[in-house]
Amino acid sequence: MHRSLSLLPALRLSRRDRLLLLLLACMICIAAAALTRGEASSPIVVAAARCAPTFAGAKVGSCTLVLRNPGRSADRLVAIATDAADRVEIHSMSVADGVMQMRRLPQGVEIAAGATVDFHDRGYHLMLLDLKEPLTAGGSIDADLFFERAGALPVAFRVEDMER
Ligand SMILES: [Cu+2]
Repeated sequence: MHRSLSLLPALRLSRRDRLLLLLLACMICIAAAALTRGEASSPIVVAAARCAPTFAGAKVGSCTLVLRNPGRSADRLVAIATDAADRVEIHSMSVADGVMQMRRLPQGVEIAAGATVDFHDRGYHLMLLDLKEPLTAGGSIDADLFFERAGALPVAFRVEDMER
């Protein structure tokens, strides 16, 4: 019945011990904050970002890229913005009954922890709508990719033939 009371003397710490405990708590807080920050900015690695050249007067363009997530948490590409076009959609392409179909992926594209998503292999592409000017081979366009966790990531897309 006096069990809980008997614990009390053990908690009666000297001033020096309390100070040490406080210091330890602070260090844990700082370490935790650093870890959390590392997690939040967990980078997504972008490779092979390129767009197909378009003909003069074309209003839409198509780009692909490879996204790698070296972090420990899944992330998701949710939006893309570029000065080169009015808006950008994430599309999936498939062939049904011999007819090629494009479908917008409203949820974006998930990149699991440790995974690599190759848009080309998945049949995904970024669709540039209402191009401001044609995409010329040899040029490049700047865009910002927006991820649920990693936030904004600037990427330069090379404009080149995408046959491979
Ligand atoms: Cu499309």
